[in-house]
Amino acid sequence: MVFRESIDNWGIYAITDREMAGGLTHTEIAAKLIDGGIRVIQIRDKTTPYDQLLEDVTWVVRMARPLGVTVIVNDNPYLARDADADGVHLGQTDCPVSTARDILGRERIIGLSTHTRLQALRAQTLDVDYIGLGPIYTTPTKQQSYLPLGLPTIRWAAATLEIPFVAIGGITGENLGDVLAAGARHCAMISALMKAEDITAAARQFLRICHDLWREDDFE
Ligand code: 3NM
Repeated sequence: MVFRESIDNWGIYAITDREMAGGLTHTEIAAKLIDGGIRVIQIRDKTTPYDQLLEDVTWVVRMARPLGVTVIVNDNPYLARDADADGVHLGQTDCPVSTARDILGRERIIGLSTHTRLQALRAQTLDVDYIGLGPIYTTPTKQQSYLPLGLPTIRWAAATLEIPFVAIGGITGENLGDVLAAGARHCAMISALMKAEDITAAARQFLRICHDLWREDDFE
């Protein structure tokens, strides 16, 4: 199985947050996202004990795999391996990409967060399958010192980068169209999905915006 072949179809890259979702498990959140048509889910959880998180992620993978939905685990390649997830997403200060590759093998997906154009260019020289690029806008969801990159960096990335990139940070239903129109094919969202009154309906709405803009691109 070549997991990275799924990347082209992602569009909306959904990231889970149990607290924002009112205490639902990742499995419950994933079920709602999958109902809304989401093709990739990143499990992000910095507080749940490992064994409990492993069980939750294992259920997400069991549910998602037969439906062809990609499951990526944040930060920890061992958790990704133990839960049989499709891949891991690393931050700049997490374990090195080469270590994650040794743990996960050739077929699994490795993503890396980048926060500047230089980091994005450097990431292309590493053994990663996609990068995160952000924050695009300011966001209260993640405390960090990096400045918002804005739409000019999306335009630059679309014209320059040779690996897929996922725009992240402050993306909502209001600005999603702008981010896609600037050249992002994939947009990650946490609060816009997790704090939605109806996660499934929000996912469906955001994917529709994506697919509409993709189609316009195809006609150009
Ligand atoms: N990483 P929201 S911004 C997890 O810049 C994360 O790499 C970022 O949450 C980066 O969709 C971010 O609620 C938070 O703004 C994204």
